[in-house]
Amino acid sequence: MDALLIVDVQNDFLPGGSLEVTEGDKIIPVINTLQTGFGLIVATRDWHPANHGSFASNHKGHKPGDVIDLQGLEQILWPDHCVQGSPGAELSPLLNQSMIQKVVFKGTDPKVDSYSAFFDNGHRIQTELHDYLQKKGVKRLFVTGLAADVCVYFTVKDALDLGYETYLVTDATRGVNLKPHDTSKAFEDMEKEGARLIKSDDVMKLRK
Ligand code: VGL
Ligand code: ZN
Repeated sequence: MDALLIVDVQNDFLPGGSLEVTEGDKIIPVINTLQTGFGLIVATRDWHPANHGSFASNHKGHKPGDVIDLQGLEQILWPDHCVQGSPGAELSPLLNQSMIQKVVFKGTDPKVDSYSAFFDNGHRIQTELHDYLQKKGVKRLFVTGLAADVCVYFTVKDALDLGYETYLVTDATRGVNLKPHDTSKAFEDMEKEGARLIKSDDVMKLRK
């Protein structure tokens, strides 16, 4: 069984959002086309309480981009984003949501961030994603969404570790690039770890 995974295509990560990814909106039509080729589609949402430890605003004297120790883990501080119930946390209205069967929420614990759709950053608590995909008999996972060098990157690495044949759809993702080449490095690293980099046109061919 194949599944399409759509990571964090939320307003705050799109142009005009609080943690905007350059050209993040460009991937939405690509994902909408991809969706027509899949029987199982799962989306994730970054879903932080307002007091989340990854927000610079919750650490006096700190600004976004600073790195702190959060409960023993290195944590990059971000602008407030994807606050539970806020418009920025909504999936983009441009994303076709009618075929999404399951939405997995992550980043709800204020004390630990969760970049991966499978685990928190301390690799201690699992989301419901792996169980769900196992129940559906998923073997191949096609990963899309935002951001290529943060949540998509850690999701792909965990998917590989969990044994999924994992494809990264390269034109269906964009990165934050806190440092200029973060996204190209992330692509290289995912490929080195065993992910298959594929263009959306080729996914559609492969699925036929
Ligand atoms: C993300 C930074 C902070 C992401 C989430 O979805 O890539 N990035 N929280
Ligand atoms: Zn976040």
